[in-house]
Amino acid sequence: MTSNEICTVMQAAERKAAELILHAHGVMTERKSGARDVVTQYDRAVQQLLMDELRAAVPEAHFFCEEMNEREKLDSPQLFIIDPIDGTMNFVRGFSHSCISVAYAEKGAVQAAAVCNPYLGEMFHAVRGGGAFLNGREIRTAEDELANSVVCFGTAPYRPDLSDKTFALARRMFEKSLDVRREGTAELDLCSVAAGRAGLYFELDLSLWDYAAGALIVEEAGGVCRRADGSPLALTAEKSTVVAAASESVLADYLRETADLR
Ligand code: LIP
Repeated sequence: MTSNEICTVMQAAERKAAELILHAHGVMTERKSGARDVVTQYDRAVQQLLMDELRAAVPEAHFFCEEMNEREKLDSPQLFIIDPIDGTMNFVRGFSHSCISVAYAEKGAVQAAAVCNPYLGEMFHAVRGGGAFLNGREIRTAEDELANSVVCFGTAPYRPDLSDKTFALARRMFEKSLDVRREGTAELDLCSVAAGRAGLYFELDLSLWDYAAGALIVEEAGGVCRRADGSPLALTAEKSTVVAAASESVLADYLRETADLR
């Protein structure tokens, strides 16, 4: 199967899973690493549905998923990277702002991405070299400079030791942009950059499944995605900082304006 064909399967699987989220009731929350890091029966059900659908289409693929104990090798010939519900706290609290995220990688390089927001009926997707799309219409990042942009950020809630730095960066971005937003799902924040809604997004502690799909969508929309210090973003099992910008120019503005905070 080509990456395009696999991306089509990913989107179909996410549309099926979206129904589980839209019709969720009796949500039961379990703590993982702490009160802020939770999982529900719907995270597990969505993940299982996605794995079943994707495995049926790509039997030899491996999986690297948020709600899965064993971690497949990231350089597998075919690998799906899944966050079944990105924005789980939003889902648990009824904020109606979460997404289903799947990235497809070959030998350590993401080739296809799909991010579905069930609440708005928005499907973002990209295949490397083929552009980025929202509900089938091509999207491009904004052409504004940082001063004329809205900035999204994540609070890295599992890492309270990073709070001072996170909020110092957010304050600096508030001073240097039009406004800031903390919307609670990294993948949708990345898609907001890709769609030209936000000019920049940063977060200081993310897992691969929080950004693998959105990073490709940003790049295919004309943006850039790096570690928060501007260094290349690797496909890694380790937690990472992430900054996504509408352009190299906006990234340069971010790095210059935050140099004293790094
Ligand atoms: C969440 C991210 C969010 C981050 C949270 C959490 P989850 O993903 O999308 O941006 O701030 O700590 O990682 O856990 O809801 O899949």
